[in-house]
Amino acid sequence: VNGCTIDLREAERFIRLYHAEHPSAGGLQARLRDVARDVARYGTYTHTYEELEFGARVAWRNSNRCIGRLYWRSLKVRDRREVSTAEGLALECVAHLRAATGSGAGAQAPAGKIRPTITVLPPDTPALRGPRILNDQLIRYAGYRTRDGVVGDPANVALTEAAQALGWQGRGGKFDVLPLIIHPGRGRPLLCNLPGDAVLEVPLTHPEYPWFEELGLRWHAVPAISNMCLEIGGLCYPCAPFNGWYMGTEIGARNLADADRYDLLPVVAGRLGLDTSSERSLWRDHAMVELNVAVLHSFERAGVTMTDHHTESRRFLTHLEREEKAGRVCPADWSWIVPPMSGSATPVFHRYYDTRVLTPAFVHHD
Ligand code: HEM
Ligand code: NRG
Repeated sequence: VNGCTIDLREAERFIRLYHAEHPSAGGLQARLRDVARDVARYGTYTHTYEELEFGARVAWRNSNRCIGRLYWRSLKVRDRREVSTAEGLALECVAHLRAATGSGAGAQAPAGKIRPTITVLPPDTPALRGPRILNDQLIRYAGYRTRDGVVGDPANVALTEAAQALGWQGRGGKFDVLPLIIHPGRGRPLLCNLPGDAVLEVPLTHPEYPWFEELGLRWHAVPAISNMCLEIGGLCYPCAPFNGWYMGTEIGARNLADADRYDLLPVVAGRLGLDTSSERSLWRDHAMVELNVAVLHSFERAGVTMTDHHTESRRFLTHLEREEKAGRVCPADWSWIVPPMSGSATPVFHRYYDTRVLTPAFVHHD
């Protein structure tokens, strides 16, 4: 971080990993020598594009909490290390969303065919901290504190109030997209409103219950985490937003269902006419299933990529097998891998995982 030089041993370990997995690249000794010289001289070094691409993909491969890792080799890496201003960063976030969603001018895919993508901005250097995004995802819904409780997403109340303190005015709705709050390496934070065409959203309907549409629910198509550092070979990229596609349960069993999020199970159970006077009617479970049916149905209908927890669990076990065949361990965190509903009905529930922590990695910093 600021003022720190990077750890040469970390750099060497990464360069060796890159060459071990790319035997045809050649030139290991020369590269090690150059990196050691740069670290001695400048306290840091610069990844080649190939190293950066590999490092980002392996950081995904090493994400113990991620069930979607089967596709780690397909991550599209946008190298934007030359972008130096908060304005430039904001434009890159918008371009990232357009590219990842398959929309916008010059799109190479129809809107909704989501492509796993990461945009890498400048790393921290001994002289300068890289820019950061305060939002935990590029697309977040505002949460407004009111006398009758929170309107919108309670998870984002603090972020909403930070945006308001910087002059943003929301419309007070349940699904208002927040602006990005960008912290440049130095200077004042910048607010950036996301243009509508960069934010694909899916209105939620149910295949059997016409009343579901009246609830006025929606969710955005792309989950793009923007507050994790990408660590590669001792270097820290504090701004490297990445996305894949959603697994239905993230929305239907957590974002819309958690009591401290949109808290919709009682609402859905009421509309279904379930007996909510006793827990033993399992009205919560029933409502959760219908909510998840609606999420999967609506994304499918809108042509937006989404996976379900049964399919993704099987794919994850395929991934584990492939990694073992390649002679690697694939560490995983059971408590994150097992889906938040019907856990034991998925194969990932019925086993344990190696829990070691590998780098390159995505890490949460304060
Ligand atoms: C976490 C699925 C792509 C890195 C997760 C979680 C799910 C998931 C379900 C748990 C989230 C939660 O419980 O809140 C998927 C699917 C993908 C995908 C279906 C489709 C391609 C990616 C990509 C990356 C990534 C492209 C990085 C390049 C991570 C990380 C976490 C995570 C770092 C942990 C986040 C945290 O600590 O908050 N993923 N993922 N995933 N995923 Fe993936
Ligand atoms: N549960 C969060 C998103 C976390 C990451 N999930 C992914 N990541 N699918 C939510 O917004 O519900 N991804 O990169 O695809």
